[in-house]
Amino acid sequence: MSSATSSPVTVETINPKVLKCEYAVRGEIVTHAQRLQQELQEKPGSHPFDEILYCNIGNPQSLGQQPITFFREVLALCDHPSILDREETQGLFSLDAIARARQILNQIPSRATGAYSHSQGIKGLRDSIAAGIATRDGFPANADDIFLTDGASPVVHMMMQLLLRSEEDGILCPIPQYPLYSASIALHGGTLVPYYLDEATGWGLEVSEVKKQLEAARSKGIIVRALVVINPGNPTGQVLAEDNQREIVEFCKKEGLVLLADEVYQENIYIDNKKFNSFKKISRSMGYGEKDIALVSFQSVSKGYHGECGKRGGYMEVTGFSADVREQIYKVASVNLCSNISGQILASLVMNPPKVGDKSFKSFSAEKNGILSSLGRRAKTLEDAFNSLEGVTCNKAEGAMYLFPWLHLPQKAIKAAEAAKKAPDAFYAHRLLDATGVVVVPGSGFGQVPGTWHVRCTILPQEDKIPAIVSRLTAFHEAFMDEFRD
Ligand code: DCS
Repeated sequence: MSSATSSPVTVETINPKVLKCEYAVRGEIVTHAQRLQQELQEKPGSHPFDEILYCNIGNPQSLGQQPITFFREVLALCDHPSILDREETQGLFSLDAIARARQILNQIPSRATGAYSHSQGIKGLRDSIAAGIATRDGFPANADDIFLTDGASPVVHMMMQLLLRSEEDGILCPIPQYPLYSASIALHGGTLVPYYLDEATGWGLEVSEVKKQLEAARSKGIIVRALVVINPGNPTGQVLAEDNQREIVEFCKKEGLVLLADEVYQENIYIDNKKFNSFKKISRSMGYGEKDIALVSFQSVSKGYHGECGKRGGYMEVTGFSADVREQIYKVASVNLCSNISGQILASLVMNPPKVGDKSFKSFSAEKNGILSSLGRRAKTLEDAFNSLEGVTCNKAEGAMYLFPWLHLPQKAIKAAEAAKKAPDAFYAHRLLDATGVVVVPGSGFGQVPGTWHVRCTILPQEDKIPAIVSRLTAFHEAFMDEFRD
């Protein structure tokens, strides 16, 4: 091995955009947690807790959530089709899973899940995704508008790569935001134009604020290309009201902005008086078609009730772009050849789950509703727990998978953080981890109004773990406040 000094690559000589890019969800706090986990393994009893609880990342199955049986049955059968015709298979797999696997395999050229596919994804799977979107929205969708990818992350990069020509190109992003956006804008050399969500109104998205930020950016010479909206919100958990969505569509149309609609949490809604509406449905219901608004919707198999993060499936639906731009998007997709086939199959299943009358429908619905109602209970319990802490206020998680409580920290704690060369929220998160084993992400990784401090905590630990988390969190917070109260 060559010594580090003779390496032709140093941090000074790598692409500065890579250095600029940050991703807090797997940042320093997680590295510290992994160190503690190793210490616990090597020396049980070395810390005041016996396990690390990873509340930093929306990775449901890593915390014990079970996969949806129907989806896994279809995947297994597609990947090992020789068992489809065996008699015992009928006893082991549900009949509609067997039928669905046959149907999917017939859509795959040579029935080969180990072959590259069309660069947008297998046409038959895109057809069924388009049919699923049409059923969801009540407006038609076209398979040619669908690009299947390895999760939603690569398509976000693809759109940034397409839109950002130089630092003068800007993308309006919510603050707080999911750091994939800030990271991909940095990597592709553009400028993030922030608009602030209003914490006082449950993380409301005020179009007047977006307009103000757009004008401020334009006055600095920034060419704003697109508006990112995350609905339901990450890390903020709000679900947009229909009226609000209409205003956003109108705004993008008027200002000539591409609407990048991150809709990966479309199944994760926990309150009765709100429902998910796709921006495509809203814009079509306003009478706007392809010619009126450029709209990209992101969906993923990682979220929802299925949480299949490791399978890496997702898609974008691209509407309102000219044929020659579409060709360029296709060209970039083709450089990657294709996304993985299991992820493609899962994306088609997520958009076309078992329906009333299908053999698996009852068991599928029981699994789905069980997971979603449990997530709703966990969201509420954790929200109440945060709100009961001194100096902490926490908006409801109406949807998605996170709480983003505001920590009104005493001056003494802020001074102690300064002395420790940490942001106050990072200081709090480190102390919490060292005392309880609970990993949360400091709010600074998502962006927040300067001078306010937050942490993001997922609602994903299994229900039987929640009481212990609440009591450990409460005890930690009381001790923290006792130590630092002004
Ligand atoms: N968009 C949003 C809003 C997300 O929260 C995530 C993942 C993605 C896109 C990309 O996911 P996939 O690439 O897996 O489809 N959420 C991250 C998070 O905040 N915690 O876990 C991952």
